[in-house]
Amino acid sequence: MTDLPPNQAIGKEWIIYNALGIPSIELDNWRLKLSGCVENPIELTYEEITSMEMVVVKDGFHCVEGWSIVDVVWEGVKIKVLAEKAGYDVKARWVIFKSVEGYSAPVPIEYALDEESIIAVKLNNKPLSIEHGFPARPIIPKVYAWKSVKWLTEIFFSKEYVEGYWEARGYHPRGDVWLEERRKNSHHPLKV
Ligand SMILES: Nc1nc2c(c(=O)[nH]1)N[C@H]1C(S)=C(S)[C@@H](COP(=O)(O)O)O[C@H]1N2
Ligand SMILES: [Mo]
Repeated sequence: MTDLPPNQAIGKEWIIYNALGIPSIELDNWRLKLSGCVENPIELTYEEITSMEMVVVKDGFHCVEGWSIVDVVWEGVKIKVLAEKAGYDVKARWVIFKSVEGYSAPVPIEYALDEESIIAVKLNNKPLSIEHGFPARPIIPKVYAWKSVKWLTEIFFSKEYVEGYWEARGYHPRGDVWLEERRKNSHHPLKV
C-alpha cells in the first residue's frame, strides 16, 4: 500500500469536486493543446493521445481537505513525452493546466515532467468517467489533487507563475503533499 502523506486519512469514499460545474464534452470537438513557451504549439485529438505509448502509474490521490484514496491505478501518456513533442523552452518554469470550464492549476515544471507524471485517460482500467474528468486529467503524484485538473484542454508552459482557481483562494503555489504545502502560509512557503 502507498504510504500516507502527513495528516491525511484514508477516505471512505471518493468525493467528486466540480467548483465550476461539470461541463458537457463533445469528443469530436475536444482537443488537448500544448501552448505557451513551446517551439511547436500542438493540438491533439483523443484518438491521437490514446494511440500514443501508455504508462501505468499506481499511487495515492490526496485531497488537501485531508482524505486520500490509496492505490489508484491511472493510465495515460507521460507529460514529458508531450512536452518534448511540443519542444518546450528550457526557460519555462511552470506548467499551467486548464480545463474546458475555466478551472486551472499551476505546477512547477520539474514536478510536471517527473517520470510518474501523466495525462491520464484511464482510472482503474476504465476510461475516466465524466465526473472524474473525461477525457483527460493530469496526474502528478507528489502534489495535492486540486492540481489534477479535470476536463483538461490546455497545457500552457510559462516562464512566470500564474495563479489557478485554488491558488487565487489562498492555496500553495506548489502543493507538495509530502511537505504538506496546503495553504500559502504553510510552514514551507515557496517563493515564486
Ligand atoms: N476542472 C476541475 N478539476 C478539478 C476540480 C474542479 O473543481 N474542477 N477539483 C479538484 C479537487 S479540489 C480535487 S480533490 C479533485 C477531485 O477529483 P475527483 O472529483 O475525481 O474525485 O479534482 C480536482 N480537479
Ligand atoms: Mo480537493
